[in-house]
Amino acid sequence: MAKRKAQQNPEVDQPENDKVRSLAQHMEDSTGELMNTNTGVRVNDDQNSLKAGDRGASLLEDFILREKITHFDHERIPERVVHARGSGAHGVFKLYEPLAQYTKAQFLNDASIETPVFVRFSTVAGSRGSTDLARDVRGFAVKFYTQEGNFDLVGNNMPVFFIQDAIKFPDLVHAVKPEPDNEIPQAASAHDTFWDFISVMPESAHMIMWLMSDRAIPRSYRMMEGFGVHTFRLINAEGVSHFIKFHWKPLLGVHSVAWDEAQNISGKDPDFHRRDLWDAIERGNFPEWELGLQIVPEEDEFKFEFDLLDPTKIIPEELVPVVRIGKMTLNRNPENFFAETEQSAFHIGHVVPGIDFTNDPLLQGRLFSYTDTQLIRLGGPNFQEIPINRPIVPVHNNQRDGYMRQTINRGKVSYGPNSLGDNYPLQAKASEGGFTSYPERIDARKIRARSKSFLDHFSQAKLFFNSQSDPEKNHIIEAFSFELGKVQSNDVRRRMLGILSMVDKSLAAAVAFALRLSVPEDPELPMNRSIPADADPADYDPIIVEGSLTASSALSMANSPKDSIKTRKIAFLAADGVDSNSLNSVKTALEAEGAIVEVIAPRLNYILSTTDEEIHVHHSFLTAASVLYDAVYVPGGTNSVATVEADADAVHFLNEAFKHCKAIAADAGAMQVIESTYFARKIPADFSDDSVLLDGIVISDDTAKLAKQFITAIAQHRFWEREKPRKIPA
Ligand code: HDE
Repeated sequence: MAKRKAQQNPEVDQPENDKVRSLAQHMEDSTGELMNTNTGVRVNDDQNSLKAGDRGASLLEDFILREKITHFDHERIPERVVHARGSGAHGVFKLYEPLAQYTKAQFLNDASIETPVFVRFSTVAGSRGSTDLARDVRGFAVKFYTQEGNFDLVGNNMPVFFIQDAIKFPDLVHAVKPEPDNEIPQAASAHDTFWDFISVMPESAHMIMWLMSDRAIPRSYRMMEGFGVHTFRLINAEGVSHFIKFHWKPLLGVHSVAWDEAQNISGKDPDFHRRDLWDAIERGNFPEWELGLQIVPEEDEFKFEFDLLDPTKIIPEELVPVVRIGKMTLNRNPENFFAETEQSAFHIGHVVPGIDFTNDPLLQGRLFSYTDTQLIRLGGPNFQEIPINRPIVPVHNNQRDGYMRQTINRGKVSYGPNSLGDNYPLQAKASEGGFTSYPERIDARKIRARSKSFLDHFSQAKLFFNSQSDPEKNHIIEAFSFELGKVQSNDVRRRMLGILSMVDKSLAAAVAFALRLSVPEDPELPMNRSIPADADPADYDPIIVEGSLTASSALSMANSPKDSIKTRKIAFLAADGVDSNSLNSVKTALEAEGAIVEVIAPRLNYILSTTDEEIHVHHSFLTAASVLYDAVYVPGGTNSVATVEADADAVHFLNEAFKHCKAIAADAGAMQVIESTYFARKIPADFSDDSVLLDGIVISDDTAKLAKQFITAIAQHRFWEREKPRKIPA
């Protein structure tokens, strides 16, 4: 297979790896070929069916027509019941230092190996064709094709989950999916059934804080953290176990869009995240994450204020730091969406020697679900043979047959033990890499119950809220007000206010104000309807724990690194007569820092500058929108400025960018464009270069200075502080 050149940047190679090479043998390319049927017969006429006479009835005999239509009729498979909407990419994982002390997994022991990976990002609730920008959790599933078999890290972009026990997953999903009578709303949690369920499930309090935060509306898949959620185990060669939590830390930082912006993007470009990932890889801007571990020795299992097995809890980074152990780079787009992304089958139970499970009851249920779901979705037990799912190591066992079997197993023997085949395939000793389960001691009664150590539902919800910056807190309040505003039932709203009051009184009061309801004095206790029929409800009442930590800086996106404008998209609003120097010098400066500049003009194709230079126009105002960009610049040039100022779409573009708190720059010669915006009157009278970074608005006649300040402003991502006091209509 030839090395592939990126489409948008021919300088960039999209590298091969063992997995990509193994996929190559299944690829087909029709360039230069004649057409065949699926049985290999050359096709002479693929445009007209076989008929009795040129106007006359079609003939059943037409095997070419029948084959084509039949295949088409069967092109669709069931979408994933959750995480149906997703996008995938290939890449590699490289370890920094061997981790022999903690695990015998070979790919975590040899820093010279590049382990191929395939990653699929997803939303959860929406259908396959739904918008990328729904307020939702994002799936972050990574398949490592290791020399010891596939290891799947099937995580999310939030570190906790809604429920503590897998048996409630179908209820949760039924509640959040579109309502069953009219299938409304698509890809949205803002409806009665979801909030009804949450309002009687206090264990979800922590997760809904994350879901109502800006983490649920990422700027890009490339700017999200990932989390394994559950506590796992690492086992070393001596059989010693450590508890661990997996983290993915994006090198571009963690960033999100504004909720109003998310809703707009959903209309302007519902494929926003998919396109962003694809384009970044095509341009050679390969997304990178560091894999981090929080490591807890076995003997510290009960040292925490929460239960390590409870998937509604994080281990705050202040208590156990995240050690960065390696880097994942996504460097190649799939060749075929269906064959690779859609048919990829992830499973939390795909582990390799040295990685093992814990008794987290959510994790345990997932171990059943993922194979089961592939059986219906991919149509049978041979889904592991689909090219994207095959390990890069050969498979030898006595499993046979089934729908769509690909492997041709030779010989008479398909059982073990056997003597006719010398007992092959042999079981592997642990020393030969055979998987052995961690021999955890379990000595207990069979019982359906919840551990008391799982009943603190609020302390970490509080910790999360307290750790947010003021703008982030406002966004959470607005998100709850929006979502509960879409709910029809005041009972559900009141119960939710009760739950919120257990998290933070000011949060509950602010949401109650927006809903014009009052916060219940004494939240309905027991608020938990998720208890066994014969249980004493008091046994399930939430336990109120005052966590000893009041804030954790890793929980706020405000603390994410803000030192780069790499891959940020900057819109230049210009028209004929644009000042070449004003446009080109700022463009060059931004591109030198890795940003992407696109020129937007009243009409497509090109504009002519003051020096008669033909400048390529990427979009007209008709096909562009400010929500698709990170920042805006208006270059000078008398005629250009006059045209842009007179264009209502251009002025709207700027107003909207301001409303969404983005960096805005203008050549001093384009001041009249700024003056025609709503925010002109919000610029302080004492505006000077020093106030520039406060508000992210840069205006200067010195383009070199302007570019420098603009770059610093774009790197801030957003000026959320501007949002409330300087709100404008847009
Ligand atoms: Fe999943 N989940 N899940 N989930 N999940 C699926 O498997 C399930 C949970 C996650 O890109 C399904 O192949 C149960 C937590 C991701 O293909 C299904 C429970 C976390 C993906 C399933 C959970 C996840 C899935 C649907 C509760 C974060 C997409 C299609 C016990 C740690 C993977 C499929 C991809 C997909 C079941 C909870 C992450 C039905 C029963 C917690 C990223 O098997």
